[in-house]
Amino acid sequence: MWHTAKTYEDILYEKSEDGIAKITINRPHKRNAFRPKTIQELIDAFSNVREDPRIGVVLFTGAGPHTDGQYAFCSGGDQSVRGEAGYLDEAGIPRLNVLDLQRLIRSLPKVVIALVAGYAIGGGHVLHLICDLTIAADNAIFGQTGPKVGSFDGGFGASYLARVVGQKKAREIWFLCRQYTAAQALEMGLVNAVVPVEELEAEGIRWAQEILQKSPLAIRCLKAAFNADCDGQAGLQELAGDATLLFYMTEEAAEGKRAFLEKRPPNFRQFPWLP
Ligand code: 2NE
Repeated sequence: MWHTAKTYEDILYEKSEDGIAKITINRPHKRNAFRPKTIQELIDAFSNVREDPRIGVVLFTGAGPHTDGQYAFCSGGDQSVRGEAGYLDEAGIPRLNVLDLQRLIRSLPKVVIALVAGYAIGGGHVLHLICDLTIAADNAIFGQTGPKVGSFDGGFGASYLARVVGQKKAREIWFLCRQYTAAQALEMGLVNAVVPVEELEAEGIRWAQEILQKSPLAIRCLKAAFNADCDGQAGLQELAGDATLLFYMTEEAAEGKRAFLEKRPPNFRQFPWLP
């Protein structure tokens, strides 16, 4: 079903013929921890998804199981390349480029489904959180570790988590750094469904195919509307951008453009002032 869309070092990027993309973090020996290069590759792949009008849904997942039998979605920033001011890229420049990826996924006008088997921890937990939907395998484990390892995500990692699970639970997750099972995650509204690990991808494909039967513009505007509720002026910009896109597709907007090019006054009187 999948064919390789582009070859990378740290991730796999595949597409199906029926409008689904699959992006996989492929560092199972590190529980799929990300380094700056991993994030650069993810940004490249998600940007490609954005530009491909055939793709409507992305499955975002982690490679596994590893040779020790353990699964992971992502265990956050790779601590072995963490320098004094961020995660060091190959040139030694400190980066926190996962924040750019978070914004890209949230503003992608397509649906992103996280498929979580095993650990979704630290910055890896935030990555599943900011996806539109999360399907968990029954072996999934969720949690933040920041205050244990000298880090935190006070952006979506804190405020959006609180929107999803409530203020008390979000503070518990960050202050105690406990790990939570898939069943607990389902109970607190952190994931949409839990399935046996061997059925995870098939379930993700079923959800994607169901979404792909729906109106792309309606889904696009709904995603922007959900974002706008949390994202302030940046969220409103997204939603308003979609309104402009839809307006450009009307005769009324086309009349304005035509009149300008034909050097005549626009005839907007032909259009109703609807109630
Ligand atoms: C994920 C977890 C709980 C798994 O535990 P376990 O016992 O199943 O595996 P183990 O033995 O800890 O890990 C297996 C191998 O993966 C490496 C380990 O070092 C180990 O390597 P070897 O000893 O076999 O060579 N590994 C796992 N996670 C790694 C990581 N994040 N960086 C580098 N190597 C890693 C357990 O491994 C765990 O707790 N991992 C650390 C989770 C963590 O604290 N992540 C960073 C949080 S901060 C963050 O992500 C962040 C942020 O807060 C703000 C902005 C950006 C990022």
